[in-house]
Amino acid sequence: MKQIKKLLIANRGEIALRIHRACHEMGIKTVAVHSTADADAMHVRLADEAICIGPPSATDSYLNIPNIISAAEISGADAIHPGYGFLSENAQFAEIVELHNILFVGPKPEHIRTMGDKVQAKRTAGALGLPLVPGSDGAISDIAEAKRIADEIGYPVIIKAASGGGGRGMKVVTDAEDLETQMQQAGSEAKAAFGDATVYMEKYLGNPRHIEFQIFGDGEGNAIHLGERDCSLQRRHQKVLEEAPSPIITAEERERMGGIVAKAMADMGYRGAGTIEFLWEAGEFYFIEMNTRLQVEHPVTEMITGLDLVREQIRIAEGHPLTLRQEEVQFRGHAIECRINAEDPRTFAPSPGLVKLYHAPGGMHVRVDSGLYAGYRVPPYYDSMVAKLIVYGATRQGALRRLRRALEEMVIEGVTTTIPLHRALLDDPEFQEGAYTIKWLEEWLAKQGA
Ligand code: MV4
Repeated sequence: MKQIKKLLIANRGEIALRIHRACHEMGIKTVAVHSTADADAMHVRLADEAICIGPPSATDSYLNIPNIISAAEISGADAIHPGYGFLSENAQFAEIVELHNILFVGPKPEHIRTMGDKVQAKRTAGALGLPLVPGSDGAISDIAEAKRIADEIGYPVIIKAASGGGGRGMKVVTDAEDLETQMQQAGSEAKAAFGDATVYMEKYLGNPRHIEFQIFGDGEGNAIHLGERDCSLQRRHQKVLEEAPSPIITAEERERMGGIVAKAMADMGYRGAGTIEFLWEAGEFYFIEMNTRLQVEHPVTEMITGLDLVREQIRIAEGHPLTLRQEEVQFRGHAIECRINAEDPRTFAPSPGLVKLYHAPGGMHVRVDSGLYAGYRVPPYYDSMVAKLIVYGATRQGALRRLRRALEEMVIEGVTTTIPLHRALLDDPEFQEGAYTIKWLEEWLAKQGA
């Protein structure tokens, strides 16, 4: 057991703030690192210490491992939390951190590496008893093999890059005659994008939901699940709104599937926070990927379980056992998160610039995670998400009403944001019913544009 005294936050924006808050509530001092473009960022202002680690480009700052390690050494930080994105799923970074005798607030490097390779991730998940999408057992190397597998599982099939994830490098093949060209194209695109031409094949699911389970492991064979989140509302593989629980998962299904997932994580000796992603169609779950990090949408899980997930991550890194046993985890009510981006709500073009006015909504069961303030300049170099609005209600209906009220209160002037999009979405009867799949939002947006 080790007591962290000072933690370096290797990230920016709202998640850097989120981590800082958990640390200060635990009596841990924080070190912010920042690029020159983020000198005036809220995470830099709130941290106990701040160190500039490079120029605006993320490659030279938030992804600059030597500079981040130097910042940790200079400040005497005894732990590093990577947040999400950037270095959070870089196994080599996790190894380097540990080689410097600094605690990495995250999974074991070997597990980050395994899950980063989607072929290995699927094989591991299958061996642990998680249900898989039918498809190739591992990578496919030649066209004859591809043809044989596709004939066996039936068209349409989808070709995915082993090093991909997040939707990049996928090809849907509806006809046997297109298989060869599509496979070659998938391979060369994967090589160009990820430096790895390895591809694998799955049965293409036409209209699934994206449902993910939150898990925590202690690294010593114990694991729990914290239920699921429904993240089906996406545009170009960017999540727009997430909710917990999923409107279509019953308590029995949650317990059954959550149990399978937690057992799998316990058996693998997983450490820290993780998310198991499934496609769900016609009542069946199909594993697709695992994310070995804290996720943007973690607050909806916090709202319905009452647990502080960042605190839990830090305690696990310190070597504590899990705070709760599975029987002690209780799911209460419903939570919804809106991602608010500095983007044109119609074209989704980034809209960086000076925030002239900022008013965050408040009141009961309303949470805003954001580094915004009036006078802040949203830099053009990073992700366009500038705030997360999270609401809780006893029921989904109640959460929807509260979300509408909170969106009415929220004011961001100077940069255009996706707030109007969320207001319109909330007024849609199909959304209100929870009757949506991964295709729904893009179709809805097309209708809105018309
Ligand atoms: C699929 C699929 C249909 N069938 N796999 C996209 C991101 C990556 N994580 C997996 N993705 C998909 N995999 C099979 N076998 C459809 C998608 C997909 C998707 C998944 C989740 C959320 C939004 C999506 C949007 C388009 C495609």
